[in-house]
Amino acid sequence: MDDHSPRDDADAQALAPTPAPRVYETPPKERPITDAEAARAAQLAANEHIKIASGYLRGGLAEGLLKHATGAISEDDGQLVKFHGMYMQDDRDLRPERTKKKLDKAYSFMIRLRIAGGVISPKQWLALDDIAVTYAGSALRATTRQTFQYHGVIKANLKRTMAAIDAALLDTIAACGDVNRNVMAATNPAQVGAHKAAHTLAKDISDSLLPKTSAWREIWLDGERVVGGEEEEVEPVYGRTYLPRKFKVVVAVPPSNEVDIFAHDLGFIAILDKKNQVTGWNVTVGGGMGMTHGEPDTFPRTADVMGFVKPEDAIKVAEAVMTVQRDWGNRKNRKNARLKYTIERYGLAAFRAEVETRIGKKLGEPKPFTFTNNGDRFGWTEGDDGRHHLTLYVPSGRIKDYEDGPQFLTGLRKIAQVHEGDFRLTANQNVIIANVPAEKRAAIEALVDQYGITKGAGALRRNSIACVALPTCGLALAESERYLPDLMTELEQSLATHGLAEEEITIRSTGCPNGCARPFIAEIGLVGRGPERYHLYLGAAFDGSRLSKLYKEDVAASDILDTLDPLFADFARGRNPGEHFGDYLIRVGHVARTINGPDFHDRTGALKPAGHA
Ligand code: SRM
Ligand code: SF4
Repeated sequence: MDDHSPRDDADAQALAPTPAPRVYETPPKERPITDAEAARAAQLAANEHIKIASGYLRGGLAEGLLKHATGAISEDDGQLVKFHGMYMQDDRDLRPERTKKKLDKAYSFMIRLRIAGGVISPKQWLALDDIAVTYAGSALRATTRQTFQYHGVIKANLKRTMAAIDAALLDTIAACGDVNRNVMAATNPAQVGAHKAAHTLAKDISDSLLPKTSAWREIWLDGERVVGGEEEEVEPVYGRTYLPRKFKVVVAVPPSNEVDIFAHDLGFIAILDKKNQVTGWNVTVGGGMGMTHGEPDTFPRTADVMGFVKPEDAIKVAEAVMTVQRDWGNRKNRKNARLKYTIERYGLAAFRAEVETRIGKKLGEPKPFTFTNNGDRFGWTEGDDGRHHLTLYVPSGRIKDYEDGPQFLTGLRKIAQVHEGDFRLTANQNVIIANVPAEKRAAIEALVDQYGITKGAGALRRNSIACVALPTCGLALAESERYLPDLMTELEQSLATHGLAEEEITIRSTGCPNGCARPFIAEIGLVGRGPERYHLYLGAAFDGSRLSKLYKEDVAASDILDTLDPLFADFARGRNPGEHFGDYLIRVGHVARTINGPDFHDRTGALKPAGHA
């Protein structure tokens, strides 16, 4: 663990009672879900039945698309279509009015692309822009996982949209569903060699863990049906039940933890030599954010550093970690199915031993590394190859033309028309105009200025993320993207009053506890509880390595400023030089330190065995 991680802080460790030895369950010897066991499916979660019956993700999708009487698809197909990178949604702003008029919901689809490492060419940018204008309300949404989403695509336009995505040499396969999702990589403009290695690894993992079924091509592009044969032939890695739950992989390059490696199922941390070349990767496992209010068996968890691999073994390790989770993960209860719970159940040592068995060698011991932050670096940076990179601040990743505000969509289209490098999406919903030759810098800068595009923002905003939430997200309990900007305006005034205007503090909000903006590793985390009500979490580490804790529950939106203002005042008075807000709140006892997931709901600060090495 890095030096900056307060989890390793010696003082805190000294105060902590010695945890009792943890008793783990014995790992299963065999893969629990095979064809032969499908008969026992009655005990499995409903989604397992849907997968088994789907014929490798086909279900009734092709027929459902032809039913013109409704803008919806069936409930089961709604689960399956996620594996194709899509969610059926409805406009929740319109729900009350439509219910009153006894109308069906205003159905449409969210489509999520798969862009490993978040890199696209200017030509692809222009194609995606064109799709946005034609089918998706003239907006693109950069996500917290380095890709784009479209909202509001109606059923009648789905196939046309997918064909246009395919024509741009992109796809949406496995962007959602119980599979390996879009693989993220550090954007890291300044360290060119390391970025290349991280991006290549992300792409290779993405390719190697991609579902092999031809259902996507067949359904969306009218491709020829490849008849399903034996399970091993169609999906040699996944089998017909795929994974118990979603699986997320990231690749980080210290000192930046911009990809928030501790929030992901599997991560690779670049270990660099003095020339910034990658000598191998530390492997992290078992991170995740999602939980359910009032259900203490569900919790966010920061990943453990499991070991070290040489570059040539990294893909094998990724496959092994995913297949152990495939075989050991909980298929009966989706709320306890992520890898983080598998590791809590069987222990890191047993998990690592099984991974080592599957790769046929021992992992090395983790090498030292240091993370300094989990945000983006804004403005221009020059890479060590002399190319220039401009990171733009895109509020909540929403790329559109704002009325009386920045013209993100038009401006970036104009830039894509002249740009010769590439674009990179960041894990914090921002966009990098990357690989600009020195002589083109002024032209890009002029377009950025002409269209009012923001190159940066105040310190709090620079370190903020809000999830989508209302009106499209079906799970939102409260506003997020439409609320956080106004709250930040208030908080910025309060911070300025206390002389903290330039203080880097991470703030993230989500409309529900699923954690799509990774709020539990932000120094200030707001998590929707109900309309205009939020749980307030505090005390995470600035580098994203430690979870926060519930500070105040069910706070009315109108009371958040009054709750935080005295803490800012106290911080301004009592902080040590260079001390971060989250660390300070713990040091002076405003909030208890969270050691890891199982300790997350314990507000007394008494430490329970964390169950990780
Ligand atoms: Fe997420 C579900 C949006 C990143 C944890 N997420 C959803 C859905 C699809 C709602 C649904 O199931 O009906 C949201 C669609 C909203 C909409 O209208 O677009 C949604 N998640 C997002 C995005 C777009 C948030 C954003 O504002 O950028 C992010 C898209 C990422 C991508 O490109 O793939 C997004 N989601 C995340 C992250 C962050 C990350 O991965 O780094 C997390 C927390 C990390 C993790 O997975 O633990 C996250 N999303 C969830 C969960 C809880 C999973 C869990 O283990 O409990 C759900 C609900 C579920 O899976 O049942 C969810
Ligand atoms: Fe929706 Fe909740 Fe994710 Fe926000 S955190 S996008 S409200 S699922």
